[in-house]
Amino acid sequence: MLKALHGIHGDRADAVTIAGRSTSYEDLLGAARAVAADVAGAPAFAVTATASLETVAAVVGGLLAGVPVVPLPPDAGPAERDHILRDSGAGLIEVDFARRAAADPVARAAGPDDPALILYTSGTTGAPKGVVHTATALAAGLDALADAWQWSAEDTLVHGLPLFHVHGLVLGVLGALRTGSRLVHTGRPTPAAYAAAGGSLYFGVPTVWSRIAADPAAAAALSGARLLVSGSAPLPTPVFRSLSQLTGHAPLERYGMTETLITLSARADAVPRPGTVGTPVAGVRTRIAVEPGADIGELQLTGPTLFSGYLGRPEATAASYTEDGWFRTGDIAAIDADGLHRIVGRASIDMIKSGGYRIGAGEVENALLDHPAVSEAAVVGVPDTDLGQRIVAFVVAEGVGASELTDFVAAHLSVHKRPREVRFVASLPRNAMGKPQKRLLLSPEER
Ligand code: MLC
Ligand code: AMP
Repeated sequence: MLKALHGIHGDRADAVTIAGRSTSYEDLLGAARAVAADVAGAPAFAVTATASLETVAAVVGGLLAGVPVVPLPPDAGPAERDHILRDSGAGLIEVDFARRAAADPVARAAGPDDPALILYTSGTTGAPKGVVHTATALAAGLDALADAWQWSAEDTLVHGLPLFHVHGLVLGVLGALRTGSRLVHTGRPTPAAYAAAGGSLYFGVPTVWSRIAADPAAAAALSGARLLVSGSAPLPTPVFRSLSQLTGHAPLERYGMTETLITLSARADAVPRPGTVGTPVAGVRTRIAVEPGADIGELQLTGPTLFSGYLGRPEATAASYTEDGWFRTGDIAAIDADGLHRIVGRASIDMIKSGGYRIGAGEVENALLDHPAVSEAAVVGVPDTDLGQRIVAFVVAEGVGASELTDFVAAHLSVHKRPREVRFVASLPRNAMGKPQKRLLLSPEER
């Protein structure tokens, strides 16, 4: 799975740099083997996935031992952490990067169909679910991207994304270790840090690219790169155009999900068209479930990069597939005459994307309803120039202020799940079934 680590591509003292600390593959493998020896035989283990060499050693150690890794968001509040640990049955480990084991002490290596990674992600309602991926799916997903982006050991990959999601962890860490490209993780994805890193291949969510486009000096510093790649949320066309102008590179957009890995992408050998996410990557097939008379509909997928299921939730897994076995993305899309895919929006108002983070409205609503002063809550994503969408909570409450409520949510869930804005209302508009009519809460330009 991790070809580079096993010496196919050679080694260097700064093969992996994270937030200013560097390691060679040899030392990384030594630290990962020490982790593998500790976790061998466990059903799963969790690690607080800070942006650090320790997180990388933990994930590689899990792959060596054939024990699935559960990366915990470091800013998750106690309720979210407890849920993830309880639901996955994973024990939390601490990694000491200075501890090394010389040889692979593990009796059972990872089989191709064993679970390798369990990533927690929100649905429209309820608590986050564990998305299980095998090493085979991860390898298929990464090889497909290496093909689409001509990604190789010649590259230096730069990004500063969190290490507990597909983008930062699977593409941004495992992708570097599989292709053998040097990795520079900037700690945080600031324009200045991207500009200083001197990479050939850059990953960012649209919020990162929009901040870089607003900083012409930082953007100009990326002109020597080979490829700028955007994903996790729609890249606004004005950001595409500014980046193209300031860096000399039209950014490549690609599309994916925690459940599917990256399934659609623009290719390094074609000119990207703004507003499109390219064509299916190797092995993936797509179709659009179009209603009669419409040319857009739900994007559905099959292929080798799909997850093995939601951990312990066979009904939820089954419900995410059509009867004939295609995965239902919940995204509305169209395919043009050249086969280029365009993501038009989400089918559900209850799935929010803010700064590239996926947030289920129901989870935030439940956290708000746990506050004794709140009697009703409706959470929506409102268009935001920096974050794509920002979380706005409409609440019916008495004797409580907005900041107390956002702090309350932050104390239970991850920082990025707290509302940026709370709007107090006398009641929520509801339909005849009693379901909140969220769109009626928004002004016409917010809908
Ligand atoms: C955040 N802050 C708040 C707040 N939310 N303060 C008050 N109220 C709120 N509601 C705080 C933060 O803690 C931070 O504090 C400060 O405000 C700035 O926050 P921010 O505006 O969110 O900026 P930043 O932290 O820089 O975050 C922007 C970002 C981040 C783009 C860096 O959103 C990010 O890393 N996104 C990546 C998400 C991602 O990787 N998604 C991939 C999913 S996988 P302080 O004190 O810390 O400064 C996937 C598959 C695929 O989607 O296709 O890739
Ligand atoms: P996550 O599970 O966090 O990976 O979120 C997956 C969702 O992110 C998808 O269902 C899409 O709604 C959204 N997404 C990812 N990449 C793109 C993109 N390039 N354009 C539009 N939406 C995207």
